[in-house]
Amino acid sequence: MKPDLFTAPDYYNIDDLLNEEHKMVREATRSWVKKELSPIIEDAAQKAEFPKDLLNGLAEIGAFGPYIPADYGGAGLDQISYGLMMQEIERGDSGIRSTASVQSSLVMYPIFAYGSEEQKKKLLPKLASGEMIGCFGLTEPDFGSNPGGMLTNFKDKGDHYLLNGAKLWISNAPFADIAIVWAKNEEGRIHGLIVERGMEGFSTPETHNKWSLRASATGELIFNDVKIPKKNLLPNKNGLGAPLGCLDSARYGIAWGVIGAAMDCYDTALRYAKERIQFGKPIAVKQLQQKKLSEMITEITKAQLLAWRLGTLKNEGKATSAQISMAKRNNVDMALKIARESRQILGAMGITGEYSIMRHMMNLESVVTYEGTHDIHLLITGLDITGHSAF
Ligand code: TGC
Ligand code: FAD
Repeated sequence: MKPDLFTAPDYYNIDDLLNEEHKMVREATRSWVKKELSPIIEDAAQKAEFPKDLLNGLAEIGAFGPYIPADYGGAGLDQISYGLMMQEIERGDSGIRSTASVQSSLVMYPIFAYGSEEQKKKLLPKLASGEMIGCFGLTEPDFGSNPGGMLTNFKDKGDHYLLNGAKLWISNAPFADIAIVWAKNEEGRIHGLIVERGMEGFSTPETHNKWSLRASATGELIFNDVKIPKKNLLPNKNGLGAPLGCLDSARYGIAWGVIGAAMDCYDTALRYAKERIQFGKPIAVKQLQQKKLSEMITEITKAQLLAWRLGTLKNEGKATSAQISMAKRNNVDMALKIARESRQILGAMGITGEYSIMRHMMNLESVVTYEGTHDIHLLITGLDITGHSAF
């Protein structure tokens, strides 16, 4: 792979909207990505291996629980810093950002927001330091966009619960130490349970042959009469709103993260267009290539402003789920289109692992589907503005 020469575009001086802490967090993450992630990521993706050696570094830069209070081992940062961190990590690779998103928003957040004090004290510091890795089980083979229909269930057996069912497409599942699993009780109410690796009847087979997110490990969670101690139930929220509340936080991170992937594609394509000579001139002088690049920087700028405004709303506790859906949908779509256009600017070179573009493009095909598909987020906006559910 070519050396990482990334220069971040900032066409509307969005840096002026950031404070010193935001810029410091962003620079620290950016330099970690250049030094540790960029040199190894292409090889990991080609081999379809999750680069476990990055886990310590991710913990050290504060990517596990950026907005979880320091009392519980988190970095205690605000939502803009969290977003910028996701942007920089996804600039390197969406799969590595996935690992950070899952750990922070889908494992640490539910423990922090819905867990008992004992669960928080026991688990959050270990998750923040990377000593323990988690995953989040909501999707099932027959219930993806419609998680409310889930079949995974648990029964009260007096001194413990008995868990049965299966989850599919679970990021980090093959190596996670714990899983936050969403399951129905005997009344059909959804609750979160902490399932630990090693519990009898619990297995996590890996899903192979993915063409997307190859540097992220994906798998199943299978529960066959798993005995769950009662203290492993998250006590402070139940119903479908509980897992969906975690998704709000992860979707917000994705709205920022994909800007990083788009920036990397744009920056690579711009540099290539200035250097690549055809018909005696750099292809950057051609109007068709300028159209592509101009539209890209316009879309990146709009996405940056959307993410920044959403971040300020989130910091004030005012961001709605529907606003988060709009930003996730718009920004992922923007990044995917930019990846496809950038790939064309590089011609044949664009399909090789010498450049990051094809990897970003393939990764984004998962990002547009997970955490709510492109269609589902459109229907969430539709419901919000019309008051009618079209699911
Ligand atoms: P609906 O009746 O609308 O809602 C049920 C209850 O939930 C509440 N609610 C929310 N609460 C918090 N945040 C949100 N975003 C919420 N959306 C809804 C709602 O108020 C209601 O509460 P209550 O108290 O009245 O019961 O539910 P529905 O069954 O009609 O479904 C709505 C729909 C389709 C929007 C929802 O199910 C959905 O978002 N589907 C998409 C599924 C999804 O996003 N799955 C993601 C799985 S995790 C993942 O992909 C991780 S990828 C990780 C990585 O690698 O980065
Ligand atoms: P389906 O729900 O079957 O949808 C198929 C198509 O139908 C889509 O185009 C969808 O938009 C459309 N559709 C569905 N319903 C409607 C409707 N009402 N109206 C119109 N169109 C509709 N899940 C987890 O729980 N944890 C994880 O860690 C996790 N990680 C993932 C990692 C990867 C790499 C991938 C690919 C997925 C992951 N997922 C995870 C699962 C992900 O959230 C689901 O794939 C996603 O929610 C969509 O579900 P589905 O694939 O079953 O598609």
